[in-house]
Amino acid sequence: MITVYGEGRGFRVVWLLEEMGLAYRLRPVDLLAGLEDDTEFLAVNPAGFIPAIVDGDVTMVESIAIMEYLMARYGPTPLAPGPREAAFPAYQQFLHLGEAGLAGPNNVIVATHILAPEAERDNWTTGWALRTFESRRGLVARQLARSPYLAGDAFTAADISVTYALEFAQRTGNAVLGEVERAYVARTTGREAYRRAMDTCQATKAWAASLAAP
Ligand SMILES: N[C@@H](CCC(=O)N[C@@H](CS)C(=O)NCC(=O)O)C(=O)O
Repeated sequence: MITVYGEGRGFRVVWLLEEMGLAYRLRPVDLLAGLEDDTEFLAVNPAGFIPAIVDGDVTMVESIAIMEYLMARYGPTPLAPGPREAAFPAYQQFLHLGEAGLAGPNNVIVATHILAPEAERDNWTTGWALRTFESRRGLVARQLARSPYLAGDAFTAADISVTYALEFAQRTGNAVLGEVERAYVARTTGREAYRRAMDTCQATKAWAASLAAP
């Protein structure tokens, strides 16, 4: 049984597990409450960030690396095109761009807006993170003008990676999605596995619902 620690980017992992039909359990981690008393989680990830997984004697962090591990160990799966397939380069690029170019920079913006002292919120680094996010987002839009999914005609784990990042930026108020992006997110989030992942990730579901409420 695979244990996923924490939602946040753990949603990517849960969505992937649902797509692959693998057995797992989600172990909530409450970052906002503080981790001092969560010794079980700190033993899994002493660095104190989510998500992490435990799969037998394997312990891992980093959502994209975890997805790559699960697909390699429990695949093959159409979610991960093989290196000789035409879809592979775009798949590989957008799988990583979803974190390195989108969700990562969005972390900087969110952390500054929520955690920084008032006088330090509107600083050069936040502007840089926003410009970085926007330029990478342009690559996503360009690709979606060519194909319905980021690696071509078929849904892959790259779409899990980038859909999470777009929803994260939208929910934190750092991006208003354009028409093409909205249609894309409707396509990816319309999947049964996404719905099941949402039902598992109750904190994510409640957050999304609170933002959708009038
Ligand atoms: N690159 C990491 C980013 C992980 C990350 O930023 N996690 C956030 C929540 S989604 C977190 O734990 N933040 C608290 C911290 O970093 O201390 C990944 O993809 O897993």
